[in-house]
Amino acid sequence: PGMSGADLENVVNEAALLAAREDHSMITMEDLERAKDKIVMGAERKIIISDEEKKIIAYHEAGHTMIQELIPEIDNTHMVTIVSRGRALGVTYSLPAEDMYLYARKRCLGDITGLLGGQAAEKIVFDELTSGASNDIERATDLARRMVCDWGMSELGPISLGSKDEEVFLGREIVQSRNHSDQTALKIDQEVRGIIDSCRNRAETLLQQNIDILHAMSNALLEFETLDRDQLDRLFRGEKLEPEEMPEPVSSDEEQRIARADSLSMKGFL
Ligand code: NHX
Ligand code: ZN
Repeated sequence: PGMSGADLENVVNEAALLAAREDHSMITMEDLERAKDKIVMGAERKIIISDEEKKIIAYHEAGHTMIQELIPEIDNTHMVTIVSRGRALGVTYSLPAEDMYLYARKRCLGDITGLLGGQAAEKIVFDELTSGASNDIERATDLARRMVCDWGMSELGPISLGSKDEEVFLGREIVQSRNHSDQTALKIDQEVRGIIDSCRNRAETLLQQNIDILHAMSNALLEFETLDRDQLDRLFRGEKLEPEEMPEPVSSDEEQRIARADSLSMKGFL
């Protein structure tokens, strides 16, 4: 759900490349899953990260995942990883159950809370904040501003409020192009701040109330690096996760072929 036709085309293309690389005569479901992850989350990036930073990343992603699990109105986490993908050091990826065309206020507030859950976990566990949350903060602020200015979801009511942000390209004319008074601008900022503050409080409260699961999930992430929906279900039921199944042994011939194919595919990206 949520993908465009072009996204789907990319996924199928990527799956075909993966299948060909492994000499399959057909595209398997596994190829499609890996292709989808790459299109949605970006290509895996092999970088070396200190144990200390890995721990911060694990708690940050665990924070998002916990909130997505604890707030019923929003989508659960489909997959969470501390393997670097695209521009991100870690990714929490949720999947809507079906395509949706309307965005309910509760859901919006839930999503903002989820976005702030990463940094909230960092703050609770390490009593410190890092710069990594920039994209989360940008998205949360953007959503809050749209609730106030576009969607009539604040005390200011259903008035369309042109915000500066959308008209940056006008440069100096920003002030004239605003369709509201300075007083209203102040009220917008206050409403946005109010939404962010209450969502941040909610995130911190939820995480503090479930700190044991937060620790368990962060530990599981450090051990397994990526958790899928099945593993998350087991974690939330309080079960221990079995160690990863060993990959099937490959012949040295096979190994060399895969290594060759991988180095070829890397050249395309570096
Ligand atoms: C940096 N990257 O720029 C390093 C390499 C907090 C564990 N010094 O929130 O990776 O800090 O939940 C799209 C997508 C900027 C645009 C991700 C722009 C990431 C991602 C900065 C995880 N996951 N932050 C996150 C992260 C970073 C960044 C992005 C973007 C971290 C965080 C990036
Ligand atoms: Zn984040």
